[in-house]
Amino acid sequence: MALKLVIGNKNYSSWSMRPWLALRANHIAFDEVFIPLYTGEADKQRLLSFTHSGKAPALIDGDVTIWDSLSIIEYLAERFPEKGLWPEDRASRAHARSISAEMHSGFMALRYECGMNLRRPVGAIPLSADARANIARIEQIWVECRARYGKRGPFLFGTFGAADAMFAPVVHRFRTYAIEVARQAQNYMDTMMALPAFAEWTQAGVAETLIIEKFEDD
Ligand SMILES: N[C@@H](CCC(=O)N[C@@H](CS)C(=O)NCC(=O)O)C(=O)O
Repeated sequence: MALKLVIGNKNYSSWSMRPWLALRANHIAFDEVFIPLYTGEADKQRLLSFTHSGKAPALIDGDVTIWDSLSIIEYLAERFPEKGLWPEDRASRAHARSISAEMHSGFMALRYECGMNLRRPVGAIPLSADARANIARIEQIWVECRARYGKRGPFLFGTFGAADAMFAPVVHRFRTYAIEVARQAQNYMDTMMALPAFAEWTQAGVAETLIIEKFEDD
């Protein structure tokens, strides 16, 4: 039975983007179930029929349901070990898990002030000191990875993997809010934007017409 990934709006749902990219960029076949977010009770009930969390994303693999973007990526790494979602050596793997968990549980100011909205016209806004500190830390994470693992390939740990999937939505936040970063970080963003799976998600998100008012800042 094919894997099923339940996702929200591609334009806005940064959480959905992560496992979707992990699947698509690694050429793992899956069926996509799109449920528009924040439209009312009917769609909420549809979400709840897939996962009691009532949130996207969720992955359905036969009688196994996995929810939460990072848990799904962990599951995919176990289910498809040949795809090398985490780095092979233990030290790099620990590093990749640390930055993925840091992304998953932090950077609240950046998330709050610079919501993912692919259709948003590019332009800077005034940011709080906390958001600027978040940006500096992400830049540091990327630059350190590129310096340490650059010889393996252009992504954080060489080839596209779990950590890249976790940070992918940030690339859109930095792009749409015209956030300037160091050259190495910009190179990493360019690499990500050139990834066919990233471009595919982006094109589909931009083409969506649904608007979630609370995620529009203009
Ligand atoms: N920590 C969760 C967050 C999931 C989440 O908050 N999803 C939002 C969409 S971006 C959602 O489904 N909201 C719909 C709702 O609450 O009705 C993850 O990483 O998957």
